Formats: sequence, structure tokens, C-alpha cells
Amino acid sequence: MFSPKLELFKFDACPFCVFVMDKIDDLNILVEMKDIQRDSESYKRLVSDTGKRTVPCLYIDNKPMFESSDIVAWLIENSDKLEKNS
Ligand SMILES: N[C@@H](CCC(=O)N[C@@H](CS)C(=O)NCC(=O)O)C(=O)O
Repeated sequence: MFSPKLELFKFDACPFCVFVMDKIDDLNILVEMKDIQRDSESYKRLVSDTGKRTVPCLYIDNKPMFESSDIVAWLIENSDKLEKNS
């Protein structure tokens, strides 16, 4: 079964993050939220993995994807196969 672990690195005042989070809500997809402003471990992980501190960044089984429009397109394309919130 295709059920990658999804983690979204974000902060709430970022409009690109809000765009992605709204789509996650619409599609009811299970995604672990990592707020880089509230959680310094998540911030450090993002920077050490990618060399960047840009959000949003969706980790798909630990593989980072940047660009809100690419993330939203990927979520829509894979929505049927992804784990949903109960
Ligand atoms: N084109 C990007 C823009 C992302 C972006 O500019 N994010 C800002 C926050 S709103 C950011 O993380 N800036 C810090 C940085 O890039 O180092 C997208 O659509 O995801």
C-alpha cells in the first residue's frame, strides 16, 4: 500500500503555508505539522537536511519537497491513496 509518512514544515503567518494547509484540510489528509517557529528541533532538522529554511516544505517519507504549488499538485494527485484523518 502507498502510505508515505507526511510532515509539513511550516509557520502559520506564511501565506504559502496557509495555501498548503487549506488544501490538506480540504482533502482531509493525515499530515504531521512541524512549526519551525515554535519547535527549534524541526527548524534545525529542516536546515540540516536541506540547507534551506524556506517553508512550506513537505517531507514525503523524509524526502523534502519545496514550492507550495508543487506540494498542492502532489497532494491532489495522490489524495486517493493517502491516509486520511479519522
Ligand atoms: N515559492 C515559494 C515561496 C515560499 C516562501 O517564500 N516562504 C517564505 C515564508 S512566507 C520563507 O520561508 N522565507 C524564508 C526563506 O526562504 O529563507 C512557495 O510557493 O512555496
